[in-house]
Formats: sequence, structure tokens, C-alpha cells
Amino acid sequence: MLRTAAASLVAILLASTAGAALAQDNASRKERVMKMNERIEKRFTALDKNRDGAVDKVEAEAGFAKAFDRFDANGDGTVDKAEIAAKVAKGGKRGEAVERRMNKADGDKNGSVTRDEFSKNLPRWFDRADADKDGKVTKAELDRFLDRREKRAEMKTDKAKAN
Ligand SMILES: [Ca+2]
Ligand SMILES: [Ca+2]
Ligand SMILES: [Ca+2]
Repeated sequence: MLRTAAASLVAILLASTAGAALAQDNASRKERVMKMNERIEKRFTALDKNRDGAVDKVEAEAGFAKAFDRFDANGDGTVDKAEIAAKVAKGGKRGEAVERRMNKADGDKNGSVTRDEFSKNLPRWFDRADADKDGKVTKAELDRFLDRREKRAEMKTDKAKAN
């Protein structure tokens, strides 16, 4: 009997800590989303070379080709794991993101990514933001997309608070 009470007390304690951690997690999730949105917006402005308020695939691919050059330290036209490791801190959030993207871009899975593989692999936000799928993201589409991200993060935060 005592054992059961102790066990359920532990369970309650564990549950409430988990809940608190979850709420905190969700609060920082919103912060993360806001920061990420800012980054995406900056990226968008930088990619829109002809300043027509939209980023088309050509502009996006050109932008990624440039990012590729920054990683390709020895200039042989492919980026391998060592070159990525040299540029981004191992294990950091950014490192993980870059690595994920590289793995995805590495179509033939030979451990290195060519310029073509890299620049054709547009980040997920581009496809998601392109609501009418015409191959370009207008500022209005981008704003709606960033709004949706924020709302989603907010909803998750509220839900965690309610629990
Ligand atoms: Ca443009
Ligand atoms: Ca290289
Ligand atoms: Ca579009």
C-alpha cells in the first residue's frame, strides 16, 4: 500500500516536471520559430536579386550556389563532410541542420555533395511558402507562410500551458 502511494507520488512528480519541461520547451519553440522567421525573411530579401518582391527558383538556386562556394574550401566542386565540419561547429543546431540538408542533397549517397545536388535542393520553406506552386515565392506568400509558422508555435505553447 505504502509502496503504491510512494510510486504514484513519484509518478506525479515525474509527470509535473515533464509538463513544466514541455511548457518551457514550447515557449522556446516559439522563440526559435520567431528567430527562424527573421532569418528566413532576411534570406528572402538577399535572394531577391532583381528586387521584384518575389524569389523565383533561379534566384534561389543562384543563392545556394553561392552558399555552396563558401563550403567548398578546396574548390573541387563538391562539398564533403570534412569541409562541412570545418565550417560549422559539430553538434550545434546549425551544424545539425546543415548536415541534414547535405545528407538529403547527397542524391547518390557517396558522402559528398556536388554544386548541382546542393543548389537544386531548395530548403523546405521555399516549397512550403510557394502556396500556388508557380515556382516562385512572393513576399505575400512568404508573409502568410511565416504567419502560419508563428500561429502554429503559439498554439502549441498555449496547449502546453493548458495541460
Ligand atoms: Ca525576384
Ligand atoms: Ca571540396
Ligand atoms: Ca508562388
